[in-house]
Amino acid sequence: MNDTDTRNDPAARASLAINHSSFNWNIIDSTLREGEQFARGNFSRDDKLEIAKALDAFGVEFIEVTTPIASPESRATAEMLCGAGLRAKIITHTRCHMDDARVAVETGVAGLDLLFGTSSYLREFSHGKSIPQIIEAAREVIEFVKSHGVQTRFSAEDTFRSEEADLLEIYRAVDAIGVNRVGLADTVGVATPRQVFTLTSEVRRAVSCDIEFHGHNDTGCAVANAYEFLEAGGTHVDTTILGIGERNGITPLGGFLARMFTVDPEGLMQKYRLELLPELDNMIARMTGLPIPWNNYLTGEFAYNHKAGMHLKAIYLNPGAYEAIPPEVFGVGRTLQIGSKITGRHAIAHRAKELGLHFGDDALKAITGKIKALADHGDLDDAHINEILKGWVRA
Ligand code: HCA
Ligand code: CU
Repeated sequence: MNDTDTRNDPAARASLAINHSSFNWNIIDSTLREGEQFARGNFSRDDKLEIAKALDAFGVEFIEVTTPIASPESRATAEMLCGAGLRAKIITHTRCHMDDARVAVETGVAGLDLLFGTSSYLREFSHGKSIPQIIEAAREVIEFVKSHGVQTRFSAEDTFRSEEADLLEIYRAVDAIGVNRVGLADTVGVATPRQVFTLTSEVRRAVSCDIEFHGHNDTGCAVANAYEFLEAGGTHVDTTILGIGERNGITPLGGFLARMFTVDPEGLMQKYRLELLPELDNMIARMTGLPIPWNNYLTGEFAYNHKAGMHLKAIYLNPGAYEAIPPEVFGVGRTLQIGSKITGRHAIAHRAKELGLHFGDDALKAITGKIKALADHGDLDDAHINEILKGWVRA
């Protein structure tokens, strides 16, 4: 155990914080594993190839697929993707069990994301193993997988409801055995950002291998938790497109990218083809038969909708006034909604100018007043506003 507790010590927190622009983290996209655990996630083989190719073109470093022992198609998928000539590494999620590991290495994957339950719930009600027994079982599997030249990650399921001393003991042991990564899994989405920062810092000091984070979104913290994880020295973040997964899902790729863009825009643009995000989100919306949520990060219908007169006025002068992230970077546009009761003169003048019309201050005030009064009974569409402006000239 480490003797410094960083929880309430801002100086210690700051000293652990990482400079993102010089820090190398990777995305492990789990749309083809966690995403298959989503209520509407049942992809055909063609769908899976399309998803993998799209993620590869986008630039994610790892693509995680369902354990090949789940079903004949799952095994076929792993084999197909390994032979698809993708740049991203194909890894398979696998129970930390020899039966599963043997099949997984046969598929030709680059790595196995091994999972074992360490919380008292799972130890008591699931597999019934003690910590030393978990370590011994892990040793056999990790050494077997390594002997085949395949990477391994060992993750403790339900990490944030496991005892910290147990976790550190297991992580140290598997690090010494030679895993490439240890994983922190917020299986039920209860961790707070501060808890993630603190535990990741502890694990960072305890092991020399890379560290992965997998965070569920039950309490709306999945993006913030992934961010705090990186701040504390984590290296690999699990995402899925649109955040699909068990229950309400995990860290969404788009939301995570939005968060990271505000910290290190240049680094993010170099790493990934950000303008492809809408294609990814639309693809999963199509395959799951669900619309992209209206308030989705970056690609939601209203993610870049500007409505209030004060906002509109500033947006014409400099969009950065009310946009943290330029929409064009992520291949989306903005909407200026000028036909509402909260519109303003500048917005109306701007529209008039687009139509080649120019009004004096008094006329503009009167036209804006008319539009506001009409909009009190329902927003006006563009055609209606244009008609009012042109009609004013004729009158
Ligand atoms: C699950 C498993 C998992 C695994 C995460 C990981 C989780 O509950 O089905 O391998 O790191 O959330 O714990 O998705
Ligand atoms: Cu999960």
